[in-house]
Amino acid sequence: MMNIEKDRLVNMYRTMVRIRQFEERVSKEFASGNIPGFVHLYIGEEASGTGACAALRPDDYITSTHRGHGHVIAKGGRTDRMMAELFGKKTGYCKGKGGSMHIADTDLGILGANGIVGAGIPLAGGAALSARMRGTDQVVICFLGDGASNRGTFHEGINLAAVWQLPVVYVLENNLYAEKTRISDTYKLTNLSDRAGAFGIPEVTVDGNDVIAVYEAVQAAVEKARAGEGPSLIECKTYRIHGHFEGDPQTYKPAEEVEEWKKKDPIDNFRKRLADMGVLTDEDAGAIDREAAGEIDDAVRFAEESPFPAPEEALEDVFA
Ligand SMILES: Cc1ncc(C[n+]2csc(CCOP(=O)(O)OP(=O)(O)O)c2C)c(N)n1
Repeated sequence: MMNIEKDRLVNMYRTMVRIRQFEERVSKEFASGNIPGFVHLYIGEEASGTGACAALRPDDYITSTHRGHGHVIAKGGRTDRMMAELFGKKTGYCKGKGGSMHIADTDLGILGANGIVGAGIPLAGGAALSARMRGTDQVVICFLGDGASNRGTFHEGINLAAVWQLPVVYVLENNLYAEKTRISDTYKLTNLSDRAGAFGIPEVTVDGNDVIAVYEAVQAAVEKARAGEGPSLIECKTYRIHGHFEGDPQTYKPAEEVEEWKKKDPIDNFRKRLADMGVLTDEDAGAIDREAAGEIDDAVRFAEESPFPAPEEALEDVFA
């Protein structure tokens, strides 16, 4: 951690705060009926998306999941356009027609959130193959959940990427649940990264609530991938504090478990660590909080003031 520049550490902290505040506001706006459809929040998991994307260059790619707002913010996406998309407005990332699970910004290498669990895995392989064929040294991070790693796309996609030595880093965000199903009901493994051995690629498990641990592990894997040494699988052990989707009462989670993980809050703990290191004062942290709050207020205002798409545009931009 001592080798990481101060600016990078503070930027990672700022990104996590922006994600948290975006998500908390989405929770409120959803409860007020301002956001149609489904939203799956990333609260509690901010360190994995932030640490992973901090290891990328702007021209690298990510593929995301149904829980993708944090990935988008960490890769440099705009909170106003994302909020407008959630509100179903014309100024949103998909002109208001896609919603939370279809946020993409190809200019930033964000190849899309995805409502189909595990569908980002083959897409990441395709993007990596394209980079190889175009002769660039771009890398792809493929975010996936513990549930996704029991799908066929995981085995087929990672196997082919391993055989072809494609530049993909699979970041498996293990938040202990797939919807309401605990991983112990669907796995015999303790570390889900163990599966990487079957594909002949490096397996790493890190504390997914420790942004530095995630950053260091992903950075090493990105370097290998960029050097033509193929894919890696990094499991980030983390926890989602909110329900699977907003409105889920989470009756399937033991209360003590939630309390235990709240104590491991990735943002609180990182703030304390940075304070101990003399990198972030209380004043700095307060300024970051206020700046993020202002950004999210602006994003909501932008969303509220934007028009809905016209009904006659409903079938435009529909590809399938
Ligand atoms: C192919 C497919 N099967 C089932 C679903 C329904 N579904 C949506 S999210 C989800 C759980 C995914 O769990 P995980 O991959 O661990 O991600 P998390 O929600 O924990 O972030 C399921 C089963 C779906 N969207 N797509």
